Amino acid sequence: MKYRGIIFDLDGVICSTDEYHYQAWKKLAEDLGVAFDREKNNRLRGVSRMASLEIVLEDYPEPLAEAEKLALAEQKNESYKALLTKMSPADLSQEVKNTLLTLRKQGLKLAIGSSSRNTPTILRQIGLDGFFDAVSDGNNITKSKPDPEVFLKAAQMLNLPPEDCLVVEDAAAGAEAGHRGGMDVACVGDAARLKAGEYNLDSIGGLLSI
Ligand code: B16
Ligand code: MG
Repeated sequence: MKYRGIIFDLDGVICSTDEYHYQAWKKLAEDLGVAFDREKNNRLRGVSRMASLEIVLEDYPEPLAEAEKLALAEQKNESYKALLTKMSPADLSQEVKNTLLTLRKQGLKLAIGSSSRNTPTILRQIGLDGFFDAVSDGNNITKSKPDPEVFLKAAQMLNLPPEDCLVVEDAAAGAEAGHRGGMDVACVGDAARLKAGEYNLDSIGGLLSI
């Protein structure tokens, strides 16, 4: 492969926390009496927590103060974190594990580039704490995907120019962020169906054929 580093999105690429996000947002929406379904949930992929809340509140009948919004986001995060405690190394698929280990053996540097502020908890739960050469996540950025900040910081941490890095994403917003950062993008899942990347893979193992 012509790249020297690979920057992986977390939710929807390394593991499937998207179902937990769905359940936690659904519970909040029910408490608020607004409609929420899987189609709406798809629009939250790769988007920051507060931007996600704005989408969830689209049909809410009255404007809310900033402090109320922060409290609602916190409420969602508490139910999400409770669901994350169910995760274990068994939630890391054999395919993801093999792909990561093979790429590392090939001498590639590996990083995480995730919008999630829960990234350290998730990596710990699935047994990948300390595995990556760099972790750039929702805790070290000011602008969320589709802004390229999270990926540019990851490349910087790897000591590589952006053009030497390949981004792996499952969300349209994430693929756009990679492109805006000057990186090629390999897509899986939703973003691959939209043909949002230079490479649109059936699954993550397809990285080994690039
Ligand atoms: P948190 P990714 C993203 O992670 C999720 O796809 C998105 O649904 C979520 O709102 C965002 O993280 C923020 O997550 O509330 O845990 O900070 O796909 O960029 O790894
Ligand atoms: Mg994702």
